Amino acid sequence: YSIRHHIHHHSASIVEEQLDPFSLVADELSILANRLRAMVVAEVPKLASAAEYFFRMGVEGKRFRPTVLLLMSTALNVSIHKPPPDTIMGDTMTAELRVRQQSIAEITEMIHVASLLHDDVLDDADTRRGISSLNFVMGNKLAVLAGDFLLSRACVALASLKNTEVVSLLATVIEQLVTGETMQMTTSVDQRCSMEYYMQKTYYKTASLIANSCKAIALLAGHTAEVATLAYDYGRNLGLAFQLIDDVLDFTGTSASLGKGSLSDISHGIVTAPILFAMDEFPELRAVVERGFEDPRNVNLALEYL
Ligand code: GRG
Repeated sequence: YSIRHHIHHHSASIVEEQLDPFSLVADELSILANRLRAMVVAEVPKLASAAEYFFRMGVEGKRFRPTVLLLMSTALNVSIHKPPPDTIMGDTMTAELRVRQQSIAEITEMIHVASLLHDDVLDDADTRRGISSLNFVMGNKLAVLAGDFLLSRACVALASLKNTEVVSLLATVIEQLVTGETMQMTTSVDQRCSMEYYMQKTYYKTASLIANSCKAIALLAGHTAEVATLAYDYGRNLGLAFQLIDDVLDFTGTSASLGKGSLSDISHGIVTAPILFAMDEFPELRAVVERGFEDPRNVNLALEYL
């Protein structure tokens, strides 16, 4: 059936009917925006303007990850302290914990933006968040260096939390982002046509950051390994769902709504979930995928099945 119509119909009603989760943490998101601007100031002017590029007002993106993490903090900080939270001691501990969790939200966003900067270099993308990409404005070299710089600042902030398990979780995420991106660029036909490969790649490139940062929120709050795993699973599933929707929107969205060109995956030869689902239904589509999408005629043929 037509994924186009399905997603348009349902996403519109969900947004209209439900409470906006971003508004629940609006104050903290504006604190986060200011903290991030302060955290990415570099010594050399050229690097400074490159590093702050996507932290400027109005181009901060959706801030989906920090919003999830702040809401996760609220959910997990209820009645976990030894001194009851209504005592002065309890209040101070709760406030200190919240600042540490806000720091996870900041670190996560810095890692995310670093990956966007490098991704746009790898894809030679000229737009991002509705404006020119950093590589387009300042060139590939500075975009790579700005990404490296953001990762370094994220690592310093991470170390200052003095929690080795949390450091290890988020350092591993960086490796998994790189792994996911590599899986996406080096694929055989069998891998390109496999839903299992797609889900593994999607975990690495999108869900891992959300899953592990959610787990970090639980660990900082002193929860058991069992609760930390629940937080991880929640983030993993949410991250997978987020990327699935992102992949559908690549087919259904417009350049204005996406902040970048539409059909960018298929035009880069990347096979995403909508094509894989269509292949389930129309086995003859596999032959088109096997021929590759360098030829625009194959792109148009594949689109007819969606
Ligand atoms: C330097 C950490 C690092 C990694 C290098 C390039 C690369 C390896 C990984 C790329 C991973 C990547 C871009 C995954 C896609 C993640 C994704 C869903 C991006 C879009 O996220 P949104 O929609 O963007 O939340 P905004 O602009 O709203 O922040």
